[in-house]
Amino acid sequence: MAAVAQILPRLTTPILCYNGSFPGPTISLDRGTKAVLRVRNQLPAQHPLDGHTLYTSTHLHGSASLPQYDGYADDITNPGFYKDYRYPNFQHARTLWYHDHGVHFTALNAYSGLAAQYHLHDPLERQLLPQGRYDVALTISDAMFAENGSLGYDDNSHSGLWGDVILVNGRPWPVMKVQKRVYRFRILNCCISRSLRPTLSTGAPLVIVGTDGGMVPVAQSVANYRHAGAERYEVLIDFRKYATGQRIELRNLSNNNNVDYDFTNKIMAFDVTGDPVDTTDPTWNRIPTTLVGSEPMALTAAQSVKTRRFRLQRSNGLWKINDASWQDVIASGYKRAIADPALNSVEIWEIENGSGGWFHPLHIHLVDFQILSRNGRAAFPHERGPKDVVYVGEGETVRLLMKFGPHQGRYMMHCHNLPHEDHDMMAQFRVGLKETDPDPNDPMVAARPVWDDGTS
Ligand SMILES: [Cu+2]
Repeated sequence: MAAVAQILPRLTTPILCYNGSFPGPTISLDRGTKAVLRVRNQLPAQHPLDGHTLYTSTHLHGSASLPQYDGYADDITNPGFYKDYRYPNFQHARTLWYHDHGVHFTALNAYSGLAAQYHLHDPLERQLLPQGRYDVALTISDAMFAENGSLGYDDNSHSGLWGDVILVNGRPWPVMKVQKRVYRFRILNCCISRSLRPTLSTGAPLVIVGTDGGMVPVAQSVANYRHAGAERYEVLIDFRKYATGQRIELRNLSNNNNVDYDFTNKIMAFDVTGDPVDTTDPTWNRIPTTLVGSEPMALTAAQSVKTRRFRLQRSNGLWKINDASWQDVIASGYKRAIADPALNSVEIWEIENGSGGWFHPLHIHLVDFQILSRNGRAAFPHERGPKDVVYVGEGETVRLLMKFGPHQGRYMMHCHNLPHEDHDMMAQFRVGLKETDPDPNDPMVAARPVWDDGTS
């Protein structure tokens, strides 16, 4: 729907959003609870900024959903229709998020506000990590504003949008009151292009306990870390040692190939209070070192049956993967696949960004992967957990190890710099099927949107 947000002092900002706010409602569920999300497209017919038709496709990022519920870019729901998305929720506890994935307009639609977090809990995670008000979702985005308060949009010829205002949960540079205890932050970089390098003003460590696909096997203390769009990191911050009234800033050191402005070096701040701490909660002072293993992190390179290589590059003004774009997939009647792993097979995918000037956060749908190596060396400490987005910086090559399942069918892989994705750095792979096989989970056929007459 369209709504008006109060982001700036004295001005209002028209946005597009789920249920009236940006970010949209956080959905919180226990592992094993199947869910149906009905997305009713009550958006205006056209986007107010560029007039494109406001169809939507909704992707639950981090969920191994069937292809017809995965937000396939061309499986669009037009204004006036709804679609029921069925989510299996069988995976380990993790931080997911849902956002628009409509073909060619994902960047502008997500930027306009179509994004929100989704949390999956399980008993081990509930035992080990802070819960409730100490389990805090931080959705970080950037924006640029016109004088009248409306959102500006300039993606620099599809290379990216870098806003000069940092928003956390839709508010610029907020301040949060915290008690003298350990907090868990689920940090989602929701910027459509900008990457972040969070760090604390006190020099204290950020303790990484979770990555895109859930808990890391071993916690990692870092002074700062590189965080691209769509990546999720779960971070513990220990406020026990600070004085009442002390302010601690979460700052942004930035990375190569971003465009930075005067105040994009700040994210938010924490004010420490003297409020009594509930020390009967065992997570109040716990900084776990060993957490839990997971299937993707237990895989070994020796299990791989195939190594595939993918080059990320720009040619003739289009962003491409192995010299192909999503336009080629469309032109093939959605048949063309860049890879065809067998069901439950383990493969190594090597992703190379040879060109200078850009970084590409590459997202592979369906799977969680392990980063085997980065430029021939170990993965960075913060990314030693199950992942579904990998930061492929300028001149970098990463090797990823993953198992393809549990579903068969066609899934997307794409850059999560969303202007790159829209123009047109997206491909698809086909799991467990040959091109000529019948596909009961054909994302363009198997679950169609329905005209919304308002009665259900
Ligand atoms: Cu890219």
